Amino acid sequence: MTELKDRTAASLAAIAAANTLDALEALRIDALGKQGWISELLKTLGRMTPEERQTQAPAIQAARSEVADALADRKQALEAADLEARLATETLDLTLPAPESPRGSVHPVSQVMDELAEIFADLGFAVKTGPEIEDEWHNFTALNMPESHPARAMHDTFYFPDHDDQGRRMLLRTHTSPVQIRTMVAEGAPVRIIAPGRVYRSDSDATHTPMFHQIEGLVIDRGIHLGHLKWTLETFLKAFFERDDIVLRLRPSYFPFTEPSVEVDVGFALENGRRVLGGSGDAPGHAWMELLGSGMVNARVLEMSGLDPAEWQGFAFGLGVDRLAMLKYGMDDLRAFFDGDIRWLRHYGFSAFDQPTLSGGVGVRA
Ligand code: FA5
Repeated sequence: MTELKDRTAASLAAIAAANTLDALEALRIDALGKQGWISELLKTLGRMTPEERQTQAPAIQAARSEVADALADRKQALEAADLEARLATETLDLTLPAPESPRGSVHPVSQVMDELAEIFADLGFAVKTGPEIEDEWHNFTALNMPESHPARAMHDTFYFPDHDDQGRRMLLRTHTSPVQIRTMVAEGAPVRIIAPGRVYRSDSDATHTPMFHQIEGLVIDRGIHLGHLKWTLETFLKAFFERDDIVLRLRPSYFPFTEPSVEVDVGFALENGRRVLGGSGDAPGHAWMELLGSGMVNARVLEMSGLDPAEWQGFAFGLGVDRLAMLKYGMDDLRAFFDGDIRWLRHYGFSAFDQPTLSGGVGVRA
């Protein structure tokens, strides 16, 4: 009997001291396994006389349940401790930086288009678009460039072999000016729009690409004059380049669809090989750079678009979006815009989540 008590006490002590589930399992096998010492004792009950069994069985059974209960309790405690430990070490650290994942960026041309749309929206201009596959009437004839007009040769045009159902030749538009015609024909006057988009010319060097982007501006109303054009362009360019010292030079020029026509230059200085806008181009160390074409809408264009020139006047302008982006963000080769080189985009592209639009208030990059 004392031997049973001692062994039970020893087992209970070992169970209480076991600090892993594996150690506890070894103790269970040692006591209650097939050849465990309690199982062996239980087997001896079968070989006893009924009297012996009566005196010994309750003690052996008691030892068995005491050990079994102790094993179950300890197992539960060890499992809870294990869980506790896992929870303590496996907590999620929300302060750690998230792993980098590849992210796209906004192309500088799209960025500049957005900026232009914002500035002109503030001035009350709506955004219009037109087809890139145009007919020659909208691209040339209605813009006062009849067939065989020498100005057509100034645009190196990509023609399609097809004609539309009115017998007009189809082409890739060479400028955004046909959107002027489409808007006046469809909506009449007054008009206050910009029209950004792709245009195509058979032309390629560091400052010319066969596909580039223009933005057209058109204002038609009563009593519009050249002063409105100059103020609009000055206000827009100061806002776009975020500089008050932008100086414009208006030069007489020629476009068949404007009369008079004005080429607009902007003054800049060369600093460390970079063009920095600001100041008069006539100042020491400064020069002028051509930015855009503009003028008062030719009366013939108004007539062809169904408007009475005695009642309506207006101005129009067209400028290269890619060139504006180059100037504002300091890129030097226009062709790189369309190479699709991801390294170039990483360098010059804009985060889609942090667009430095003007309303966002982010200034010109240094
Ligand atoms: C025109 O295309 C006229 N439609 C602009 C206009 C509109 C004048 C309304 C008057 C009234 P021009 O061919 O000069 O004009 O082109 C306008 C601008 O587009 C140029 O100042 C230049 O910034 C840009 N540009 C012209 N050709 C290319 C080219 N191949 N690659 C990149 N930019 C070009």
